[in-house]
Amino acid sequence: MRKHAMALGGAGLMLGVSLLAVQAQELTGELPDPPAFAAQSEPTFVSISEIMEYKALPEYHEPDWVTSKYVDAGTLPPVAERLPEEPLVFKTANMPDGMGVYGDTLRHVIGGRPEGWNYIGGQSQGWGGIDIGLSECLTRTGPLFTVKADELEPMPNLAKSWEWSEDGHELTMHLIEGAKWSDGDPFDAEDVMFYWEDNVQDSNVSAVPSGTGTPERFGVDTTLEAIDAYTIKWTFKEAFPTQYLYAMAYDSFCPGPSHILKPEHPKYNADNSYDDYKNAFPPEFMNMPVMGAWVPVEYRPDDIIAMRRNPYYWKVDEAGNQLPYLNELHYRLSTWADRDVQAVAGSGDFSNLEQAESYVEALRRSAEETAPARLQFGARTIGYALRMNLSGNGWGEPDEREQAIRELNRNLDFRKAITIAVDRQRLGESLVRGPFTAIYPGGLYAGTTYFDKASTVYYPHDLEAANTLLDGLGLADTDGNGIRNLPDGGGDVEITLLANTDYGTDTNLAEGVIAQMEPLGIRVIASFQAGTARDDKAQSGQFDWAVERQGAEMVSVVQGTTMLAPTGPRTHPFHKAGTDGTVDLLPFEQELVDTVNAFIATSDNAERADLMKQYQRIFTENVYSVGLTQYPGALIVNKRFANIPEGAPIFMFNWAEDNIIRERVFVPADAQGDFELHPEMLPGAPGSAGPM
Ligand code: BQZ
Repeated sequence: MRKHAMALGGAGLMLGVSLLAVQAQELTGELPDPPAFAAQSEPTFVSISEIMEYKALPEYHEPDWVTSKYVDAGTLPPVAERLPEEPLVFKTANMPDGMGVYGDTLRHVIGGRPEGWNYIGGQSQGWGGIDIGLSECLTRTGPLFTVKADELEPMPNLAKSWEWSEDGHELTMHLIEGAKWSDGDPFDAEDVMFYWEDNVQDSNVSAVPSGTGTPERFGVDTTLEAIDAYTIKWTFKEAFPTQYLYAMAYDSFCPGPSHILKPEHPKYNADNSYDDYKNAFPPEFMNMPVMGAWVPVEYRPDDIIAMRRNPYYWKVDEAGNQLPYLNELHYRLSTWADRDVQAVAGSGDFSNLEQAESYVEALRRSAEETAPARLQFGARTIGYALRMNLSGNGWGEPDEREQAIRELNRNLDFRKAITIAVDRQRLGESLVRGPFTAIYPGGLYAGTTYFDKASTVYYPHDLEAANTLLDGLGLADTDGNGIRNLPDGGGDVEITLLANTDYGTDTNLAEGVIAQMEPLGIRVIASFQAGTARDDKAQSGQFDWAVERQGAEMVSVVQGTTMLAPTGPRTHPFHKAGTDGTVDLLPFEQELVDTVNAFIATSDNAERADLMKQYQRIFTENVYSVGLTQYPGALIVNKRFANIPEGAPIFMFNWAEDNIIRERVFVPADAQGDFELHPEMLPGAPGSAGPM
C-alpha cells in the first residue's frame, strides 16, 4: 500500500503540506558516471580534403560487362559521357584498404517495409540504409566522425562548394555540374527548387518520412532561389548560420527526381490529390530514378528489395573507376532483431547492433574463430527517453482525458514525480547486464562533445518523494480503486504510452515504465504500434507519452540542431503547433528556444559550448524529457568486405549506412560471394519494369 499524504483531507491542505515537504526535501543528486566502456577502436582524424575532391580525370572505367553488354550494344553512352565534368573523387589514401575491385553484393536485412519511392513526398522505403543510399543530399555528414574537430563542417556532396556573403546572410552554393539521375535525366537546380518550393514549403506535403523537411529546419524566414542551372542562393535571418549546412544533409535536403515527381504534384496536376502525389510511385514501380549508387530493380513483398548499380553514378576513385564497386544491394524484408542474427550468422552482411538484449549472444557468436562477421563497439550514442506530449493547444486533437493528461505533462512537479519514480538502473539491467547501459538523466548524452556533467541536473529514484509530489498536485485516489484521480472528482489518471513494436528494446523499456508507474497509482496503458504507424502517431501528436530512441541532435548537437527545442511550428518531436498554428511554449521552453537560436547564430566555439551548458541545465532541471538509458552500439559487418573505416560508429551524425561510405566498400576478388540475383543487369534493362 502506498504511504503518502493522500490520507489527509482536501486538495488545498495537501497542496500546502506536501509542497512544503517536497521543497524542503532535496530531489536532486549526484549523477553516477557511466560504467567504463571503451569503444573498441578509434578513427584516424583527417581533413575533408583528404577524403574527397571534385576533379576531371584523364580517363574513366566501368565494369567490363557494362561496356560489352550495354555501351558496345549502343544502349548506354560511354562512361565518360555519363559522368559530370568534375566527378566527386574519393582519394585512395583515405580508403582503409585502398582502391577496390568491382563485384559482389551487400546483403542488408531491414525491419521496415517500403511504402513507395516518393521519399520527398514523405514515403519511407523501410529504413535500414535504403533511403540513405537512394537519396543523395546537398551536403553529407555521416563520414564526419573521421573529420578533425577543429575542421568540422558538412562535406560537399550534390553541392560541391559554397561561399558566404560579406554580412553572412547569404550563402551561394554551386551544384555538381553534369551529374545525371539513374535514368539519364540531368540533375540541376530545378530538382532542388522543386524540393524546396513544392515539398518543404508546401505544408500539405510531409517532406521526407521523418517529417524533418519543414521550412524552419533551415531557419525561420529563410529563402532559397536558383541563380542558374547549377547555382542556388540561400538568404538567412542570422549571420553565418553554418548550422544549416547540417540540415542540408540527410535526411532533410535530399532532392527527388522532379522530372517524374512534378507531373504528379497537385500544383502541376489538377487531377491529383496530395495523397495521389505521395503514393504515385508504389514499391512495385521499379527503376525509380535516383542519384544514389544503386537503383531498385526487384521488389518482392515481405521478402526482398534488390538494387543494381546506377550507371550514371557521379562518383569515382582516383583511377577514374566509376563507383560503386559493389554491383548489387539486397534489403531482405525481415525484422530488426533478425538483422543482428543474420549478420552474426553470415547470411546477412551488415547490422547496427542497437538492441541491447541481443548483445551477449552477438558477442558470444562473434568471438568464435569461425565467426563470419566482425563486431566492433563504438561510443554510447544510443539513448532512450520517455517523452511527454507538451502541447496544451490542440496538437493531435486531444479528447478531454488526453487534454487533462497534457495539462499534467506541462506541470513540472508532475514531470519530476515521474522522473524520480523511474528506476533507471533496473531498466538498463532489464535490457542487458554488464558495462553497457548507463543511467541517462535526459538531455545531451554523456561522453559527447557538448556534454557537461556539472550542467546536468539528476533526480535520483525516490518513490516516496514521487508520491508526495503527486499528492501535492491533488491527484488523490478519490474512488478507492488504487488509481489516483484527476483533480475535482475527475476520472482515473490513465496515460497511453506509445512505443515501436519493430524493436524489442522499445517495448521492453515501455513495459518497464508501465510497471514502475504502478506504485504511483498511475495507470499507464500500452499503445504499441508497428514502425510506420508509430512514426505517424508520434509525428501527428496522437500520444500522451512515448518511449523513443532519440535522434542525432542529442549526440552531436550540430546535426538536427533545430529539433533540440520547438524553434518552429513543426520542428520538435514532442511539442508541435496546435490548431491555431502556434506552439504554446512553457517558460523554460522559451529559454531553450532562445538558447538553441543563439547557438545557431554564433560560430564562436567557446560561446557555443557555454550555450549548450545552459541548454543542458534548463533541459534537465525542467525534466524536458525523462531520460531512461544510454548505451553503445556495435557495427557488425561480414569479414569479406574491405574499406570499412576504423571506429565507424553505428550512429553519430548519421547511421553507419552513411558513415562507412558504402560506395567505396568492396570485396577482394578472391573473397567474392555468388550472391548477385541479377548478374550483369543494369536498371531499366529488360527484366526490370519501369523506364530506363
Ligand atoms: C538504422 C536506420 C537507418 C528512423 C530507423 C527506424 C525508423 C525511424 C530510424 C537503424 C533504422 C535502424 O532506424 O533501426 O539501425 O539502420 O534505420 O535509417 O527506427 O522507425 O523512424 O528515424 O532511423
